[in-house]
Amino acid sequence: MIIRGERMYIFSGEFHPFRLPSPGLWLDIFQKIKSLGFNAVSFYTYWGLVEGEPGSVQFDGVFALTGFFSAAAEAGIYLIARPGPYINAEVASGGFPGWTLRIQSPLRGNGTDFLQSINAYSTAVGKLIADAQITNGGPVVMVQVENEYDTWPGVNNSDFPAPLNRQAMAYTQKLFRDAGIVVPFMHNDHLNQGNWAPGSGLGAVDLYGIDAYPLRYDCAHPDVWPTYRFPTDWQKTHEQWSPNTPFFVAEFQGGSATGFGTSGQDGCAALVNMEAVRVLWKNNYGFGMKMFNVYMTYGGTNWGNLGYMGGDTSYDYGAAIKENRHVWREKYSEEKLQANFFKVSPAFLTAVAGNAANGSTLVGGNKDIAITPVLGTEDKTNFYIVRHADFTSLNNTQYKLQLPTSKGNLTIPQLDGKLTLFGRDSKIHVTDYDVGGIHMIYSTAEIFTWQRDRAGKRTLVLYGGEGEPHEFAFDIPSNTSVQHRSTVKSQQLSSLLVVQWSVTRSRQIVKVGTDLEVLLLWRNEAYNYWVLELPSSNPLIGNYSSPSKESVIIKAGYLLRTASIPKCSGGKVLKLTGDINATTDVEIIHEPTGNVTSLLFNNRPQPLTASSDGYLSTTIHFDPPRLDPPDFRSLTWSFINSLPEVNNGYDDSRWTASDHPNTTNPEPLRTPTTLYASDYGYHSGSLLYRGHFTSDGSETGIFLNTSGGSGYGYSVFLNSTHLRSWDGGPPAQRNRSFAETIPFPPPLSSRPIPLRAGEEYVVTVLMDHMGQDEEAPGTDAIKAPMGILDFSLLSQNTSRNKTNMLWKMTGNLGGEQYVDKTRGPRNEGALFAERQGYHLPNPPTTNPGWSQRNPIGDGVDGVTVGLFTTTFELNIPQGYDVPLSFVFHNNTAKGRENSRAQLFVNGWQFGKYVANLGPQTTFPVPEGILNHNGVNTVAITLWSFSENGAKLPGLSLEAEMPLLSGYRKPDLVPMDGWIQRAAY
Ligand code: IPT
Repeated sequence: MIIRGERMYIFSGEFHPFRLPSPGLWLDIFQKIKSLGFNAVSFYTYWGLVEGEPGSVQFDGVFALTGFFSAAAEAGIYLIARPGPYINAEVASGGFPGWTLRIQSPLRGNGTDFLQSINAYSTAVGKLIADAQITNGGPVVMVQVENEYDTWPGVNNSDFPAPLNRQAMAYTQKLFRDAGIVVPFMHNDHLNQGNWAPGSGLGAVDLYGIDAYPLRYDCAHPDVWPTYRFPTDWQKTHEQWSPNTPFFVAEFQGGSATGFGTSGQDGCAALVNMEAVRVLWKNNYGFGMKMFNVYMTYGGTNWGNLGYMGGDTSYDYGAAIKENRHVWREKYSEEKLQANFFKVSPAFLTAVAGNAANGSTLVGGNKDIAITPVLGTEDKTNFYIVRHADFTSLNNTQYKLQLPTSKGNLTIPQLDGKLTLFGRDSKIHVTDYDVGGIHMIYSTAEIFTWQRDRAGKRTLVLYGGEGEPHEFAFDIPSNTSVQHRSTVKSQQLSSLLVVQWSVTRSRQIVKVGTDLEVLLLWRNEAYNYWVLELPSSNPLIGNYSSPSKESVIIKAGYLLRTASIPKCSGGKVLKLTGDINATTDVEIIHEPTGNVTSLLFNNRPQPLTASSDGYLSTTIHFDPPRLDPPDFRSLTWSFINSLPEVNNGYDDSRWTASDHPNTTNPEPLRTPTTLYASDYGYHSGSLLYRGHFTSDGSETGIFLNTSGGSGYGYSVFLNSTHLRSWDGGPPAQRNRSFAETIPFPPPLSSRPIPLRAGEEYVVTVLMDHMGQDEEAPGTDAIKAPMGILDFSLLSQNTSRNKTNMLWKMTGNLGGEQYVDKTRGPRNEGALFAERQGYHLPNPPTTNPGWSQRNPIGDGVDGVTVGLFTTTFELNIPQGYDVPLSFVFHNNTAKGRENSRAQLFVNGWQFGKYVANLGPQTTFPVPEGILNHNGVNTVAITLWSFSENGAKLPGLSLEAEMPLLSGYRKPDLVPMDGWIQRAAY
């Protein structure tokens, strides 16, 4: 891809603004991605969060994109916009608003009703993206229309009864073009089949890309690398589908996600760890990949019910940047090593991939090694990607290289011994590589970076695993001085200076003449090195990446964000921003001007002295901040019953009557009127139904078939008597729907049962709603209804089984006319306390009905729901970035706790906790949602499934590793408090 006339490797990380609804932190993520050496971010936008009410598109507040665009520009990150309308992304309905589920014709199809439904959103988001295009001075360089729109009705899957969807694709593209989008359109093909490749017909795009998730999703067995999706022929398929565009992996597995009742997120991180980055990314380069996007690079949070039923609140994804915004050192650094290499290796951009071969002569016939050449065209540089023939191998394998070079065929190492490839590792060896005008004949050690200063000195940074033997060679006059310690061997072999060493934990340096300094690093030591671009004097480029920019190389610690050498200081001051988690030595390994004499770190002057290797250096002291987390057990909490619906005389007259005799849903009705929640505008959080009937004296129970999505549960009452609660556990664990007959209890003197003929009764069903499923390719399954699918009163009078019950329902207050415009259409569910707005700051806790009760010590009695709310103050010292998480203590000794809780922080739902299914117990809440320097409101809804009641075994606010940080402190998001609602 060529940007402003410069050929660039697109290295992009996926990051969704809607999963970090604290806009003041977007710059932090962009900077952390930029410091990886990436130059781009790919992002989805989520239609369902901005058009909850049909026709009213609201890109405001935390949903506004303008702040996202300006933060990207400030960090110098190009953007790949992926506005859908369908996005998948593990979000409810794959991003579609709930109301689209009522559309008659197949979603993503060619029906007029569907196509018209996307108009308002596509036009609005298209206009916002168009304004932010590079052609208008903004960061957006590419746009993806739709998502993986390929194994789709009418595209490949002709047996689905839908018209040809090429027209739907073309229609959507036209909406975006009409909104002013002029940058290239791209596609991410799910199955690498050439769908929508340039020239393939109506709806074809400019840039053909593929998706790939080779390690799949079995986070319960993270050590098992599946082999059935390991790619071996992508250079051939790309040549076949799109020979005239760069090979583009538009989504590559950067982790994986989990849901309720699974083994948890940590396994996903372990599955797609730094070893996966080493082996699988390098395999991609072996196909000559020149555009790359890693899904996810920062995952974030499924706050406010935005996720689909298969996921829990965390969308950490095992990504390089964790949900709490910490960098995951090993994985993040591995990505940083690779991205920086390609930044300084322009020869790769015109190199052509050959075929991988096991036991090739290039590795002396060693059958345990696979080697893939990627051969230079415009430059003579060749790249050789080496991995184990069995890419899952845990063995250490020895090999020699036999490579053609400008100095003839060389057997490498030339001096002693063999090279070593450790288990689950892969290497990029280079030949005839240009180090800023100095010709390197080969290097077996991998290149992190090289830079050239204005006086012509090159600094080359090489790295390898501990104990690995490595060798490089330069074509250099034999009288050149060569200096190094005795642990390094050097030898002149005819015109070649050959240097060999074994990687040690401590740095070794080789000085060749006056123009070249080579640093030999242990990989884990290289993790501490940062290559930061200096801002361009060309204002059009500014902080964006450009091959013509100068950079500094700094050895530091946890994170460096930015570097500049402002002219106003006479060019003497290097300004760095970054984060430390411990007292950290900083060394200026390379700065291009030769003028720097002083250093500012996060705007504080740091004394510089020369280190033993001669670099200007300093020590930055770290003092851990004093933190004073609240003790939730001893705070005073206000409490209100949140299930008054089962009280005698509860008035549901203003609830929605579930009286539509028909549905547009493909799921055929089994009830006299539809009870599908989406038919009445309720799409998230939880659902409440009240079924009224007049008894004929013979009813003995009720059959209920409900659907709430994987991990849902329900509680059923007859008048105020609890009949049955199903907690989502066995026997139907994680079922998306469940059917059972629930008997009415035998008579008790205190209860109004057995039922008396002629009297009115009400069955109340409170059920959880875990988020609509994503689309299943080739079907309209996304519309699978939530709510009551079927019911039947068991009575002797069979003709009355269904007909004599009249149902009313509610979900979030107002349904699609949702009340909380600040937090969007999905933040609230059907619970009484949510409908009243009691989860918000400043609830009316002195009103009747409220009492003092603690969720930890007291909890709730019997099967019911309670809302607990309190406030606490935080005062995190200035200058520190301290990620905070709410942690539910899981009392495993007590066995399964039959309860579920929602966590609201300043009104924002940041946790859905299912005690008996888990696995998630730690809920990070970003600063901005949490006020780190002031008062916060925390509210908890606690739903007990047990007659014994429920309490939280414990709840704490825990600080993750504190950082003395160069981040910009985020503004608080809007935190509208409680106001009296016309609630019902
Ligand atoms: C791919 C989707 O495009 C993306 O939105 C997300 O859902 C991802 O999967 C999984 O996390 S689709 C997959 C079939 C490659």
